[in-house]
Amino acid sequence: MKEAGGRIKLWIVEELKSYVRESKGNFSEELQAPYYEEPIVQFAAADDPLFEEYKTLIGPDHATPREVFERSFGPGSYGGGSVISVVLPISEVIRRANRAQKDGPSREWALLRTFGDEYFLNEIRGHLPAYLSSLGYRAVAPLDTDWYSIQGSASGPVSNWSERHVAYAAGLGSFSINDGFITEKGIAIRLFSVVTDLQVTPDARTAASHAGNCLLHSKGICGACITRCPVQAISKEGHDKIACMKFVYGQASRDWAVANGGDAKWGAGCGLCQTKVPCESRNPMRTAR
Ligand code: B12
Ligand code: SF4
Ligand code: SF4
Repeated sequence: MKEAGGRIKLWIVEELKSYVRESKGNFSEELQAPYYEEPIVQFAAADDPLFEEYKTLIGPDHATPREVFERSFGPGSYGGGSVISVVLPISEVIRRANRAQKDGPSREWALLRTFGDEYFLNEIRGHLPAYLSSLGYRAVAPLDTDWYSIQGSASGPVSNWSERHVAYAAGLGSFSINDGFITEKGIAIRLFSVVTDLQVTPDARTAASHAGNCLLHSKGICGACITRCPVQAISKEGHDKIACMKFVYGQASRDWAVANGGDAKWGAGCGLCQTKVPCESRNPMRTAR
């Protein structure tokens, strides 16, 4: 289906901004603060050749938008469309609390992990396809399908729909030395995406390379995230996903989640490499060029 100008694109952006602003699920009574600030929303073409390249870069199981669409709506249902990628910047109150931490995540970050990620993020990810459907378009969030999975590999867990790679395709920023995705609102973010048959003009990719927004990758300076990591999972050579995973989802993390009123299943997260760093809430390359 062809879009009437950029109108529908604007409606979608406004709908998501007001959802984040007004939803009760985005407000923590305990912290008296929202989990997330105003989102950034961008669009990739579903036929962007990058999605085919991800089958080599990530693995053959990583789905293309065509596969996503046809698994939900049947063989032959795909006739082009878009992938909508959304950045949810973590609120200042939660980031500030994590900045003060040295050995593990703050109470605020632990609450975000259960209530911001597993409750609100799931809620808004379900809202976008419903909203598109009300406009007459078919849409699906890959993370809410029965085929979505995370598999173990020698270098750590790999999913068959990587939100960061989707965000990269939609021009929302770049990866970094620690794997984290750096947007114009920084690295302390969460991401989600939806595949739809709505066709709009895709947003341009502006990052100079796949890790162009990272100061260490682009200019050989910084490395603040390396010293922030409490388990030495980051080095100039990159990110040790297994060491990170053991810390982020290990027993101590689960206990800390429960101690703060969260759910053991989701752990407390960590994100020390995403706070008290120059890329926390902005693209550090904007001022360093
Ligand atoms: C599995 C997983 C993990 C694993 C492994 C992470 C990993 N690097 O893959 C573990 C448990 C370690 C983990 C930890 C964390 N995670 Co996590 N995780 C995921 C999950 C479920 C899948 C990630 C995945 O499939 N990766 C695929 C692999 C292949 O990607 P990759 O190795 O990072 O990609 C590298 C290469 O592809 C390379 N590359 C090389 N050449 C090229 C060329 C091109 C063109 C491109 C594009 C890329 C590229 O670039 C990348 C970086 O080096 C996603 C949700 C989702 N479905 O996307 C969340 C997700 C990535 N996690 C997230 C978060 C917040 C965290 C934590 C902060 C924990 C927390 N909640 O407190 C830490 C941060 C660790 C870090 N430094 O990034 C966020 C990302 C936020 C951000 N700014 O990046 C996500 C997107 C969840 C969400 N919904 O927002 N996570
Ligand atoms: S803290 Fe510095 S080195 Fe680490 S990801 Fe951010 S910009 Fe790159
Ligand atoms: S999330 Fe924590 S453990 Fe993982 S790399 Fe970042 S600082 Fe290290």
